[in-house]
Parts: sequence; C-alpha cells; structure tokens
Amino acid sequence: MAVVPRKMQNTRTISQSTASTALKAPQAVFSPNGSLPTTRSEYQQLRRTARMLRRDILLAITEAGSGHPGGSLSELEILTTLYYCVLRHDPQNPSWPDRDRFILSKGHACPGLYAVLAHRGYFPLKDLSTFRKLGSHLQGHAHIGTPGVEMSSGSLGQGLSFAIGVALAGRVDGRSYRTYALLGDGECDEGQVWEAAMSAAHYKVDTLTAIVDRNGIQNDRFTHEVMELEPLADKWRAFGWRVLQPNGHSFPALLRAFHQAGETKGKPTVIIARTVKGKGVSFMENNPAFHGKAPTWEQLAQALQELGCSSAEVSDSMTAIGFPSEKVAQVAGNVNKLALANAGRTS
Ligand SMILES: Cc1ncc(C[n+]2csc(CCOP(=O)(O)OP(=O)(O)O)c2C)c(N)n1
Repeated sequence: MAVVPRKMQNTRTISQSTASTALKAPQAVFSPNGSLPTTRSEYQQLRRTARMLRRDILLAITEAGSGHPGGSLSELEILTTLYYCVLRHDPQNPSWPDRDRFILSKGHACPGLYAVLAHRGYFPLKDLSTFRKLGSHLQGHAHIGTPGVEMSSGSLGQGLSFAIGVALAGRVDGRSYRTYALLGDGECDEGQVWEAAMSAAHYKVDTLTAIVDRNGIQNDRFTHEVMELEPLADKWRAFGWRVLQPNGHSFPALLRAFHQAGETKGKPTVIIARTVKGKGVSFMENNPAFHGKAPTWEQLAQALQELGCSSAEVSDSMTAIGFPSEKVAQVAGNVNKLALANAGRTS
C-alpha cells in the first residue's frame, strides 16, 4: 500500500517516551521522506505499541478502581494510528499553532488518550498511576488542563460542534492544520451530533474528519437495543459527508481511510470504524459490563497475561508508571502463576 500523507516533510512528530529502554514506544513509524508504514515490521511495531498502550490503560484503571476500559480498548488502534502516523504534532510544544487537532468527544474513554499522550511524551508515564486521583491532571473525563488535550469533554454530543469551530478557525486564520474528532456510536444518539453534521457539510469543512467508534455498545446495553443507529452510513451520507467504513483494529485499513479523508475536497469525511468494545481482553470483549467498571487486581493479571505480557514486562512497566514495589511484586507474581498454569495445561 503506498499511502503518502500531505506535507509529511514538515511533520514534527517526535517520540519522546519517558519509559525505560525496554518499554520505549517505537519512534514515529514513517520514514524520513514522509511515507507511511509499508513493511511487515513497521506494522508489527504498531501492533506492539497498541498492546503496550492496552497494558497501561488497564494498569491505570485498576489502580484508580474506576474508569472506562471498554471504550478505551476499542479506540486504541484509532488513537495509535493518529498519534504515531497521521497527526502533525509536537509533544514538546502542545500549543504549536499549526498542529493538527484531535478532539476526544467520547471523553469518558480518556484512559486510551492519556496512555498514548504519555507514551508520545506529552507528560511523564508516572502520571498514569495518578489517574482519577485528587490533584491529578488526569481526571476521569478529558480535561483541557492536560497537555495535549484540546477540549474538556465527557458530556456526550459536544465534540463534533467544537471540532467544526476549530476547523473553521483554521480556515479563517489561513492555517493548514486538519481536525479530527472521535465519537462513540452511542454518542450519535445525541441531537447535537446531527446539527453539527449538517453544518459541517453546509460549510464544506473538508479539513474535518470525524471518527465513530462503532463498537455496538453504550453503557450497559447494546446500541441496537437502546436506539437503532442503522443505516448509520446512509445517515451520514444523507447529511452530506463522505463515509468510509474500515475495520477499526486494522492499521492498514485505518491508514488508508485517513489518507482518503485527507484527499477529500468539498465535504467532511466520517470514518465509521468497526471495533470491538473491550478489544484484547476475552472477558471484556463485547461485554457491556466493562463499559465503566475497573477490573479487580486478579482480573488485571488475567488480562495482562492474555495480552501476552510476561511477568518481567509487567514488573518493568509498573515500575516505570510508579507503582509501589509490593504492588508490582503482587501483580507480576500473579501473571507468572497464570503463565505457569497455562504452560502446565498445554504441556
Ligand atoms: C450527555 C451525556 N449523557 C449521558 C452520559 C453518560 N454516559 C457516559 S458514557 C455513555 C455511553 C456512551 O456510549 P458510546 O458513545 O457508544 O461510547 P463507547 O461505547 O465508545 O465507550 C453514557 C450514556 C454522558 N456522559 N453525557
């Protein structure tokens, strides 16, 4: 696949992970001449990055004892693609006027955003262990005080309207940045989403890309039970948008979609990304119970083991995030026990 994004020569993406060498996220995956990943090893790097981010999301939520794992895990490849391949941004200069803007409209899924921002160097990895604690800048819903966060969100339905304003401001100011807004599918029940959809098409905001995390679950029920959204693509088309529908966990499919969105002139694009809520953890996948519930420490160990984390990796990552040594030993020990038990079963 030869996908070449716009103006990549000017990109300012720099990997600034504060983790130890073993835990470091890969450097930005496009090559110096600006082409996007094409090789198997580059895609493997992206998949490894997503796995690492899933691990740290679960650690942060378990330590907090509350939070939203389901929608943080479903959005993960979307965020990884954006922050490692697509966005023109500079973690050392979060308010750079020409940066591309990413707006997390489904603000409850901020653990996913926090993990990727931390690994890109917007703030120290250790901050992840303060998630949802008093005095932390990493609150339970995205807050504009956090470096890299563009909008305080959590009251669903508002992000797309905000994103249109940001995109139109870029037009008025003569800047070339692009604007991205990530919405939940349940969030599309909000009337404000459709007012925004109508106005983005009216004003031909072709620098705007909306992404709908189509995981089929909202809160404690399936979206089709609460409010039938289908035919969702037809609705967006009827509102004047270009519609793309990639597999939301496939990096090549997402990259192609973002490239096509960037090429679209005269209308905004929506990427309806087909995803699995709780992706990567068997007992969370497609399970409404894990929309807004933290795993127990025992469940965390199982989840980490399923993600393929060794006890050594768990130990290193928990230490890097700032967990006390007793907690590190407990979780790494549990992961080790599960690994031994699994090995016993398969031998
Ligand atoms: C205006 C508003 N109403 C209700 C809520 C409570 N709420 C939080 S998350 C959620 C479900 C969101 O589902 P979806 O948009 O599909 O998110 P995802 O499944 O991706 O987590 C609801 C109703 C809210 N945050 N804001």
